Amino acid sequence: MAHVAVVAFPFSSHAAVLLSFARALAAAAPAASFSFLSTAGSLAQLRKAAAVPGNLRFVEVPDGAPPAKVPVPRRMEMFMEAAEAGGMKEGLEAARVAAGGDRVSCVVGDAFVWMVAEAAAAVGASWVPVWTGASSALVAHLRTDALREDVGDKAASRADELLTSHPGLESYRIRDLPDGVVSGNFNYVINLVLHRMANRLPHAAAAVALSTFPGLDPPSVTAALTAVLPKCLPLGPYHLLAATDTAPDDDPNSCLAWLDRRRPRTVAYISFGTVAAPRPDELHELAAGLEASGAPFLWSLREEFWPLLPLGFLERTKDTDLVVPWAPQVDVLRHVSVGAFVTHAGWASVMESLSSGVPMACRPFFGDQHMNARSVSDVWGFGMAFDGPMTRGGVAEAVASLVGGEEGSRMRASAQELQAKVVKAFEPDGGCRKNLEEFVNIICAP
Ligand code: U2F
Repeated sequence: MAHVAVVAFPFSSHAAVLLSFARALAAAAPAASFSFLSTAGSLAQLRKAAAVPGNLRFVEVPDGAPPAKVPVPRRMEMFMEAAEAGGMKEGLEAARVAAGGDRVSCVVGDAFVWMVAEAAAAVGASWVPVWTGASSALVAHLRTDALREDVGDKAASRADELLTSHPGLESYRIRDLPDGVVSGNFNYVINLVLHRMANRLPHAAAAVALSTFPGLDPPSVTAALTAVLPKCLPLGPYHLLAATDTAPDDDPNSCLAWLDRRRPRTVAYISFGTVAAPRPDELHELAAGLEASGAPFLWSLREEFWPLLPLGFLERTKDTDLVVPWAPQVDVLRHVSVGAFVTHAGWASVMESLSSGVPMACRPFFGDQHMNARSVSDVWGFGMAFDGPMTRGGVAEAVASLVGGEEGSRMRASAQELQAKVVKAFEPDGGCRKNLEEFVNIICAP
């Protein structure tokens, strides 16, 4: 029997994405057994979420023992150091023991945790990484060395130049590239992780799962990827893989009931994901812009930022709008009342918006978000991107246009076209279903 270890990157939204991926695999391969590997802290969080199928068990891996109050970047470093120094080997051994001595036959893992490739090889297992970002961002990481050679120290002076000589990146400007590719701190933990991952993938990955569907990426992006990673399987958006029912517990702030009382496509939904956050002055501009837009809004804003909102904002808006610390985003975006999504353009958010046919206003902050925003506005045209920090005028105009303007209707039409393609890809004989089947065959191969 196949024993598949699924390895999470235990930070931001990554572990939850991998768990829902693992649940989908476990449901698709009921005869196989699955071990889900993450740190104790991340597993404790995940246990609170959805139930897991009977053929999937949780297994702990070392977190590097960070002392209390260590900032997240240092925590990531400690996790990575521990993973490289034997933590992944230890995790695979713990998975074997937990499975009654069944050795791990395949390791599926968040591509960020590239060091598991070696641990997998040591037990004779294949490594099948899962990429949680956009295909175009993966191309940029795979081309890091070539891009650095081309751009050198001219990233700032050549910021607006299109990357026409880099296959797959022709639609992006130098300034859209993820942090740490040609600019920023090359030694920052995530930048080092991604660079090392990119050098490892072409030699070590048996196949790569992508959170995209056949036909979404421009042919040049697909060609650039498959030139170095021949077995890329677009089988996402990942949030559509596992069947989910929203339980009342998933919506403690009654966002959906609030949306039920609004008119179709009138509401602006705002969220910047699990890490990004506007600075206080920008938060003020955003709040003022939302009030000025005239559209009702549902804002998922982590509670630590509430004291930074303009004086009287929550009181003034409480009858018409809703601010919550967390919203069931997938269901919110599927709700007929939502007409626009103001977001940081994290990849999961982009895919969730697209598969619900909701046009976006993107305010990218870091990492791959600039590239994602550029894809939304210039490659697929189902949204716009703020050029720098949000201003009240910019927000009011963008929201009003997305929920009621002509340009907004065009963007919504583009979003709905893409939504229809997603639906097709997930039909029983659709591209994503076939790719998932192939993926399952690869990971369950004897
Ligand atoms: C990092 O992403 P983030 O976690 O910041 O953002 P997303 O990829 O958009 O994922 C956020 C997830 O959290 C969910 C939402 C997404 O699935 O539905 N969520 C929610 O359910 N309710 C809320 O109130 C708020 C969020 C990184 F920062 C990005 O740059 C990367 O693109 C991304 C993928 O690698 O990881």
